[in-house]
Amino acid sequence: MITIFSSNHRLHHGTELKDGSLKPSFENPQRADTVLARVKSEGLGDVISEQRFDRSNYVPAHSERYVTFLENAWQEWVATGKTHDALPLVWPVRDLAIDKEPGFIDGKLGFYAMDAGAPITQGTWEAVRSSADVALTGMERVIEGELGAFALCRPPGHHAAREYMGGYCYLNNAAIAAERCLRRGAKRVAILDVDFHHGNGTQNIFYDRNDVFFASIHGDPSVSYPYFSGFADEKGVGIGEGFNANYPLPRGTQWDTFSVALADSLKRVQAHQPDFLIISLGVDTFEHDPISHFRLTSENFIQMGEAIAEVGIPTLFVMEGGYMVDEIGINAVNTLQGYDSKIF
Ligand code: Q9C
Ligand code: ZN
Repeated sequence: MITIFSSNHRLHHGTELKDGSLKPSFENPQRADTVLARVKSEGLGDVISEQRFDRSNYVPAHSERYVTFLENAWQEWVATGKTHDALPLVWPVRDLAIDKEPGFIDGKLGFYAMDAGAPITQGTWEAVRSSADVALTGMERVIEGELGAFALCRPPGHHAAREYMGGYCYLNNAAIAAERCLRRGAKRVAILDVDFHHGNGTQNIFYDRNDVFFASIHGDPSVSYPYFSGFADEKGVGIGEGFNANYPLPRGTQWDTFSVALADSLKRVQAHQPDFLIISLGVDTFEHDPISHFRLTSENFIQMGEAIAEVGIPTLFVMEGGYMVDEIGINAVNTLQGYDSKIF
C-alpha cells in the first residue's frame, strides 16, 4: 500500500495543560516519524510526498471564516506581544453569544475551539494544511484506482468540526478527503472512525447529510473525552437521519467487544453502498495507550485491517490518534498489513 507523508508535520509541536501546568503535548512529532519508520522497515510500499492543494479544498468541510482564522491566528497572537502557544481561555457556552465573531484574537480562540487541547504555534498552519494535503493526495490516488492508500496525517483531524478546533485537531482531514471524492464524482462515501475518541468533528460536518455515512467506535462519552458527543442516540438529522452511527463502549473494552461493534459498523457501511471508504485510523485503542482506556493488542490491529478489507471497497486510511509512541508504528502498520493481506 502506498503511503503519503509530509515532513511539514514537524513544524507543529505544541503544549497541553496536564497536572496543572503546560507540558509537551502527547500529540508530538515523534508520532508520525515513528509510523513512517515502521512503514519503511516493513516495506509496506512506496512513500510519496503530498501535493499542494488550494484552500478551496478545505472549505467544503469547514467555513470560510474558520479557515481564515486558522491562517491568521498566529500572526494576530504575535501582534499582541505573545510568543508562547496560543490557547483559548473563554468559550461561548449555553446562552452566551455564538452569533458574533470576536474582533480580537483572545476571543476568536474561544469562538473557534471546543477545548484548550489545540494550541496554535508558529508552524501550526503550515503543518495543518500539509496534513490536509496528505489526505487529499491519498484520496486522489484511491479515486484513480488504488485499492488502498495510507494518508499519514499529522496533526490529526477528527475532532475538528465545521467551525471549531479541539483535541489536537484543526482541519478535518478525513472530511476534507470525503468532500473531495464527492466533487470528483462519487455518489456516496462512508467514514468509519476507529480512534478511541468519538469523531465529533466528522459527525458535526456530515450530521445533516445522506451522501456520507459516518460511524464511530469509541470510549463511552459519559466517561471519556470528548464527553459531549458520541452517544448512541445521535443518529443524524433531517435527510441525514439514519446516516450517523455511534458505538460507545465501556472503559476496558477488549477485542471480543470491539470486534462485534466493528462487524456491525462494517455491515452498515456496506449497506450504504459507498464508492469509497475512509478509515479514521486512531491506534489509541491500544492496551498501553497513555491517555485512553481500551485494551486492544497489536495482533488485534491486524484483525481490524482484515475485517475492513472484507468489505471490498477502495479505502483511504487517514491517521488520527495513538500516543504510545513506541508501539504506534507497529499498530498502525499492522492494520494496513492486515488490509493488504486480504486485498492483494
Ligand atoms: N488526560 C485524538 O486522539 N485530551 N485526540 C484528553 C487525557 C484530549 C485526543 C485528556 C484527547 C484528544 C486525535
Ligand atoms: Zn483519539
